[in-house]
Amino acid sequence: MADKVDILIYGPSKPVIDGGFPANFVLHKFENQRDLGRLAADVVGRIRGIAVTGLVPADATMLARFPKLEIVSSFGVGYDHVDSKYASEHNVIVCNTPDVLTEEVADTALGLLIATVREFIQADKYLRAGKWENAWYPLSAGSLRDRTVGIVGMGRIGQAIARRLEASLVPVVYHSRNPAKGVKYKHYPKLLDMAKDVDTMIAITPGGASTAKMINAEVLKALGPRGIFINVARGSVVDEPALIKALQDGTIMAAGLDVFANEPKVPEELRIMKNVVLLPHIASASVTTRNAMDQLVVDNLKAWFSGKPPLTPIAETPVKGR
Ligand code: NAP
Ligand code: 8YV
Repeated sequence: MADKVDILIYGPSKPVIDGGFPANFVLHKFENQRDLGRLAADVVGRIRGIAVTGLVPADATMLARFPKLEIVSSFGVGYDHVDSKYASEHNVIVCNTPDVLTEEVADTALGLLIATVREFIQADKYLRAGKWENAWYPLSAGSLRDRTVGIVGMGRIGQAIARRLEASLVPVVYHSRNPAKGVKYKHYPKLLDMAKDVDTMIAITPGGASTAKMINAEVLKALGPRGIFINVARGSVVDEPALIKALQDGTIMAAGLDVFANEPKVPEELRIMKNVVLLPHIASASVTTRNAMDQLVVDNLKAWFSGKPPLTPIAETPVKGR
């Protein structure tokens, strides 16, 4: 019989994760940081792996509780809620769940863009209110036919979004710190320069300090009065009060937002606006894709504790051996 491995399941309960481990894994399930106070001291001392199953903060204080910690397997491709600096300094591997959600998130980005530009949600409300029986819904001011899209972040998901736009005959350019390998679209090293040249912007970068509020009042002003802003990245990449003001005073035309600064709280100003489409952070949220993400959380831990390298460690915590 293999040695027992104590794992903390931290975050929401998931059938694929809760039921995914062989018998030698001992699972300790806790939903949030407050609950962790109930963990018995002897268990704390035995935890060797953590499955972070949702957007719960795994900060330095939380991680430092576990002296035997070897690996954190986090749900989601973004890991700005896990302190990777602490992990790297303490020889703890962090894994995320890239690739398995790329196409789903790109589908959502395109759906959100089209719903925003062509006013699908307003048109749906119009029909349900019985107004079509009196008059046709007004023509949408926006169209994808005369737009250029600037993608902020040209990684796995940015490229999948660009492929969809290209198939729709929409010109694409992008901003990232470095030109993306093998990508033919025009690269802008400066976000503001790109904002001046496009009328539509889709954000799909990581969150965290390096992207915090990069989409600010100046960028939104440069996007201009035809401007459409789509955010499927993180709420933190936008100066949210500046975005609200830009939408209220016509600095930009409309926005489609899947992510917010203080989720799940969404400012009332946004909730009452007609020129926004708001989604509750669902870009990857189909059963198929979420199951694949959950499975990868499990598979990273299973690989590591059966003596193999984890499947998807993040760049900041390369595997150095045991
Ligand atoms: P990825 O392959 O690592 O791509 C990240 C891209 O962002 C790269 O092009 C990178 O290029 C760029 N980038 C990173 N830091 C930057 C900065 N400071 N300024 C400008 N560009 C920057 O990641 P991915 O798989 O495409 O995922 C991207 C992100 O999407 C995730 O981290 C997550 O935040 C978000 N996401 C959201 C949802 C959702 O549910 N809404 C779902 C999945 C993912 P450089 O390094 O050259 O700058
Ligand atoms: C998840 C995400 O919705 O992968 C990401 O970075 O934002 C999403 O796929 C998120 O982790 C919520 O739990």
